[in-house]
Amino acid sequence: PLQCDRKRRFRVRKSLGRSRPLQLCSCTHVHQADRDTHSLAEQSYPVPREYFTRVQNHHFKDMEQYKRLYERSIQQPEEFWSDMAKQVLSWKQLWENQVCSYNFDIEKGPIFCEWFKGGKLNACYNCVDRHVEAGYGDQVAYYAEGNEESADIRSYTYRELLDSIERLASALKVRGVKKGDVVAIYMPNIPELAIAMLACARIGAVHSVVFGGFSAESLANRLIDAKSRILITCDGYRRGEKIVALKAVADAAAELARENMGYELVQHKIVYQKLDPKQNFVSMESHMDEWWHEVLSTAKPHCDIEWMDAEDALFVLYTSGSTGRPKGIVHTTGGYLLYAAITHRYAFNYHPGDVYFCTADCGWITGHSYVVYGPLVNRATQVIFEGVPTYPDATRLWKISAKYNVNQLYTAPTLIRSLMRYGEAYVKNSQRDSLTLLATVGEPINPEAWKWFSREVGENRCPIVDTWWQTETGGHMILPPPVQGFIQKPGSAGVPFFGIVPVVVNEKGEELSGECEGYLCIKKPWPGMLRTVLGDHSRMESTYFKPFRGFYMSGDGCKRDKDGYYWLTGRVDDVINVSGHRIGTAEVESALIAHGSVAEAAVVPVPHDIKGQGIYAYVTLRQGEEPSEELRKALKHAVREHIGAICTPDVIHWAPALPKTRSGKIMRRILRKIAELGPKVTPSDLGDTSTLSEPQVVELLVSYHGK
Ligand code: 6R9
Repeated sequence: PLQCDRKRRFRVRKSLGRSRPLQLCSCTHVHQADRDTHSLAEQSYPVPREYFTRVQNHHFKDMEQYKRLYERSIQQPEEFWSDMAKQVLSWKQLWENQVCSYNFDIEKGPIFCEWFKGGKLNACYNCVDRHVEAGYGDQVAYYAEGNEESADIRSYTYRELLDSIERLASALKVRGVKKGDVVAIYMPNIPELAIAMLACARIGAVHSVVFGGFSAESLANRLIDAKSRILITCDGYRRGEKIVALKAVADAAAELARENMGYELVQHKIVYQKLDPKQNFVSMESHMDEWWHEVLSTAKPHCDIEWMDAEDALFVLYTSGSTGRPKGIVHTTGGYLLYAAITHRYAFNYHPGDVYFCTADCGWITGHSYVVYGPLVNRATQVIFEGVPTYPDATRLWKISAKYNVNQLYTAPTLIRSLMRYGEAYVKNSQRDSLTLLATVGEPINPEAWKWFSREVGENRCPIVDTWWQTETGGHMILPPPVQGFIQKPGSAGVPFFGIVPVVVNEKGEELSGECEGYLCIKKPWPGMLRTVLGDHSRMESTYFKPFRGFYMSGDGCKRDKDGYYWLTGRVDDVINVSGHRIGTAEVESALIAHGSVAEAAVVPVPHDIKGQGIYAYVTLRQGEEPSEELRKALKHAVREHIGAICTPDVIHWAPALPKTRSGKIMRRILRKIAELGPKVTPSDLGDTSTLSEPQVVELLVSYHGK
């Protein structure tokens, strides 16, 4: 096993109510050695044999069969995807002639990609109606686990889901929502969020879900960008011990958007009531706010389906990039739906009857693809969890798994690391017999966490499916298939999914072969890929297709080993991955600069035990401003208010000046090193500094470390 070179650290475990030192080392660090993935390439674990004796149904007999299908998906993509589309989805009308047409070469013309063009279908019909029509109306679609542990289980069967969707959809129509309009959704992670998404899909409206943790300003920016006239939200909710007053934030956002853009924006709000009105008063504006339950009870119970072209937009979801404002990533109906469904089916070996639990919030792409669309197409029964995994204590996930007999559990490395801290007892005290497969997403899983997950949670009998993908890819791209004969390597996301042709390229954009390291790109289109950036197609072209001619550029670095496994090494752009969430450094910087006392700010990632990466902000104050603890707090608060709590900097480092090149570019490479190594940083750590305009800045910066 790996040796940790860091000093042992002790922390007091407060949440247990008794103080006891907790050993952190040799278990939860994202070890530097872990990152040196080549040394780990030799560690391999076949998918446990017990998995095949305990689980009866398998989509693939063995790896030979899986590989043959992969080969077919690459050699004959049209036939492969055509078969899949007919097998997995119900079409009102099949596509015209071509399954796919595309251009990935920016020099040859505009970038585009179309799948199943001319085909007609509806996402809501595929997720819900057809299952009810086929006699599965009484099957549970969602078990809703709330913040509090309680005895009564709130659930929705497919029929109940359909009833609410139809009512909400007809209500949206009455309120003027038409095909192509963007409806904003700002809710906690409850089944009604899925209902709102599907109601939009039913009538051809494009949903724009905004994560409930984002601030009023972030929400307002998204309302403005997508010109949303309707916002579906919630009065508030409990998160652990806290109450989040969501409606107040939604109101502030709507006001901001309307002030900036005119009063046609956010004309209606539909508000789901989650809290006890006696304890939580929300003000409802009579001319624009309506309660969800009143809207539904007075709505027409039936709502016709809008048959959509496969290439019509299904949703927009904003994601941070390296520069400027978040991008509205647009996904379309046919390709996305198919891709979400078959990745869910094969990556998790899902079969109807299994109980599946994904811990992601629907505010992120993982929730879109693997809490809503993928599982529902596959007629899954799932758990949707609103709370936090450590509330009331760290047994929560395992208790939920036991309560609902969860088979497949899909979660994030950061969560695993945070639970590791509490020790094994929390896992061992709960029953996990039902679990058959474990999966992760959001960031590379460090081998220590992988092994802990496999050993302590999965009792060495569950495959660990580490899925690499992005908001832009719509679904899983690289994963270790849970198939007999596949050899898992902890820390590697494994091999490409059907139809995916990854390439590793060097700085010049040349494709590398065999064992190599470079930028991870994708060479061929796949059905789930983004089609455009809302309102700014040239941004889509320049972000993803300009860096390397002919390829989709993921923004991630990777290594490929001799067996063809991919090892993700992190973002190569100015995006920080905090607990699996993408944070654009530019956004955090502008939130800091918006505070009147800041002249300049530079934000970089710093390794973090639990979150994977933390946010480290260098701040140069304006003349006359003095560093102080109050100011530090105020700056953190400013970021929270501007963007949301997940973007709060972990460290604010006062910077008398920033290291810049002669052309005025901030040398972030140097800032990253100082953040990581602190006062121990040596000139050799910093590499070439000859292009710095004022080399003495580095020493000065280091001297301010910890001040
Ligand atoms: C699904 C999702 C995408 C970025 C991506 C990469 C990182 C996600 C990963 C992973 C290594 C994995 N990432 N899964 N890195 N191994 N299994 O997370 O989408 O929020 O758009 O983030 O997350 O850096 O580029 P999104």
